[in-house]
Amino acid sequence: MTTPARAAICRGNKEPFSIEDVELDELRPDELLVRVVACGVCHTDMAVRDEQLPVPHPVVLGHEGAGIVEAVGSEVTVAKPGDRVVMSFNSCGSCPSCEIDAPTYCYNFFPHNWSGTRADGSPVMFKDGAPMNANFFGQSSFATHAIAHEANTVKVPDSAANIPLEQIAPIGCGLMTGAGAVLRSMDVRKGMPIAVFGTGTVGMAAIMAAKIVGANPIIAVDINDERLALAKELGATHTINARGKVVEQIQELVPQGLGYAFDTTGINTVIQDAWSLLAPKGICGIVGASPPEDMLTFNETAFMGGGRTVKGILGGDSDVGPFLCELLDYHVKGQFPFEKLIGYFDFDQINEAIHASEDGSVVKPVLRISAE
Ligand code: CXF
Ligand code: ZN
Repeated sequence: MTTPARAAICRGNKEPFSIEDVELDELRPDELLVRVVACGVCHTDMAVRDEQLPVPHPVVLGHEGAGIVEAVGSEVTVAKPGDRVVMSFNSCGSCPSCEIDAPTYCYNFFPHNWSGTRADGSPVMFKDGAPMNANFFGQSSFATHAIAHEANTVKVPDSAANIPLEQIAPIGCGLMTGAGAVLRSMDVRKGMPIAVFGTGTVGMAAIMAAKIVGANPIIAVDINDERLALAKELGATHTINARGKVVEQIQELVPQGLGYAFDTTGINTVIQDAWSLLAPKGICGIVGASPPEDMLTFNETAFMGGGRTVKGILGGDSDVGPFLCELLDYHVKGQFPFEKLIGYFDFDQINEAIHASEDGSVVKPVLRISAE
């Protein structure tokens, strides 16, 4: 039996998202039917809308969903009907990356997240009886209901029972990426200096995580003074407006060089500057989406001589369930106060929410889709 739902359909950037009737397919053994309570808006949704990523249109986006499980397939163990869950990216579970619990680097990432169908090519969603592209990040949560998978669903731990799902929703993408870059990918050491370039969701999460591990100083760099003020509230010890002389100011603060430089901007000149500030053994972590033709240039002697690292980072090296629970634990204890980034919108205000993300007025818009 199919499930009727309402979903926000994206038909590119020339028209607004439009909320329409759809049907969800019957569940496969490893799938869950989730009533979506809330979903965060991420820049990757807009990149797909703008056809910068190879996801077929028209499509139902949304990949920071949280909700209540309504039904599960026969092989699902991660949650049961009635459970509160949060959804993240999907993965195959059996490739060399998944085998070492590094699913953000899944060899089969595309078919499981971006193909518009299940990995086997079958549709999860229909509109007027015809297949509709969905299964975006294994969820497509800009909808009242989503089909999720064993691999990308996390049961919210009892310790977070008092945190509303609309607050938890965005944890499965940008927050996980920034915090994971610090806690996992770069494994930032206590007492070491870090600079974070760009203070969107990913950068702010990195700053909160850098405070958790006791990095010092924690330098936030951005062109937006309001964001810099919030970065300071969240853990930055110093802020630098990028319209000024960034390299000189960081050199003054940290004459020995940075232990870690974390770029969320994807701007190659910013990355090269960040790299040039590294101390011996320093790591420059890169998560920002860059134009596909961009190249980076580093001095070979400095690269080799100081044992420096340039590290591409996806999803903060999250292993989904364990890492999201770890982050929720920090959140419950007040050490990862990402609620300060959120601005809420009703589902039918999805176009306003996207606009607020793009004009920078809200760091992390979250859509309220149904009552918990
Ligand atoms: C993704 C990239 C791949 C791993 C999970 C997070 N980013 C989405 O916006
Ligand atoms: Zn995302």
